[in-house]
Amino acid sequence: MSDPDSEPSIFSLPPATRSALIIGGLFFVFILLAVFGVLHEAQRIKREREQTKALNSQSSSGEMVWIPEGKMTMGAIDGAPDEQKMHDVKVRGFWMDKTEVTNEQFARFVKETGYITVAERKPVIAEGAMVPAEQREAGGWVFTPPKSAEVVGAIWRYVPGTNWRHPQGPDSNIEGREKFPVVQVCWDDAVAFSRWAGKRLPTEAEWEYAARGGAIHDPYVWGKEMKPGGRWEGNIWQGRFPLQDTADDGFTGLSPVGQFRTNNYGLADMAGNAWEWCADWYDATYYNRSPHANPPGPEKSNDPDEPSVPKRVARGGSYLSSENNGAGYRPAARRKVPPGYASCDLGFRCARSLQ
Ligand SMILES: [Ca+2]
Repeated sequence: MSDPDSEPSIFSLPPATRSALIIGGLFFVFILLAVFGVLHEAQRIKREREQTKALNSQSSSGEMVWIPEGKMTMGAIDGAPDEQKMHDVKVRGFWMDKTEVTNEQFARFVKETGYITVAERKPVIAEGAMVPAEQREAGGWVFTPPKSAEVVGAIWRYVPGTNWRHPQGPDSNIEGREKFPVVQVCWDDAVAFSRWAGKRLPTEAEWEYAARGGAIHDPYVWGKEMKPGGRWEGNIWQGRFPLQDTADDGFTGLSPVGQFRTNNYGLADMAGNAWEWCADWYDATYYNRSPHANPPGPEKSNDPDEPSVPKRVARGGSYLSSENNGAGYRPAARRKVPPGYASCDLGFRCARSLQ
């Protein structure tokens, strides 16, 4: 056994060594304190950022959810020709409205700004253009189901006096429909609302990424099956379109937002209810050349079926979407719409970048 008294202590060391040890010790303590300080500061910044996120997400213009950064395979091999070029896309994190923008939220915007939507303004029509008389008046498009299989005429009618306050024609209104998605809004209206709310429209890639909810290869926003457990997961059309909607999902026409289960990211109604405007121009061939990371959308519209009419993208399908009517509720489904088009099944939701 050793005698503790015989062990060397710091006081028995030569003065120079002792000083070196003390300075070294102090230096070590200093480094420890500095590391602790940096970690503490990092924690504080993280906490502050999370608080800001939480505050941002509670905007009066709609609750938002955080969509984390990630990758997806965009498109669908068994979809329409403009979806079939499947390609990997990386998307940075962003905020997305939990639901479609509602009548109540849009009304607040109109009240605060005095904004007049496109459908409420008399259309500007080029001289000599062949436009039916009713389309020279302010109005919007209304779905009109045929009375019988024998009398199948035009199911879409342009109705003067139709706008977001009168979405099914001048005799309709939005009383009691505060929580329903606003419709009869054109692309410019959606952009104007977004700016007022300090938000923006999602890009087409952001929209599809958010809709897929991390399940990147599933054909539906809720998973692999059309009706998991025999239950409908969104407000779409059941039965033979356009003759009969059996409303097995509980709703004929629009429903209030958020009536169905949210997807994995916490987003409601990413399939069905109302179509949603995206920021992008529509380009049938964009998937062939779009950048891998955060595709911003093409610089101009390209619809080979109607090259002279510029179009934007809408996503998500509506209460009119069915298997025999384009199945627009699939996360890969793309719709091309002239930006000045207002209809009873087309609304929007907003996104926001992390500042
Ligand atoms: Ca329905």
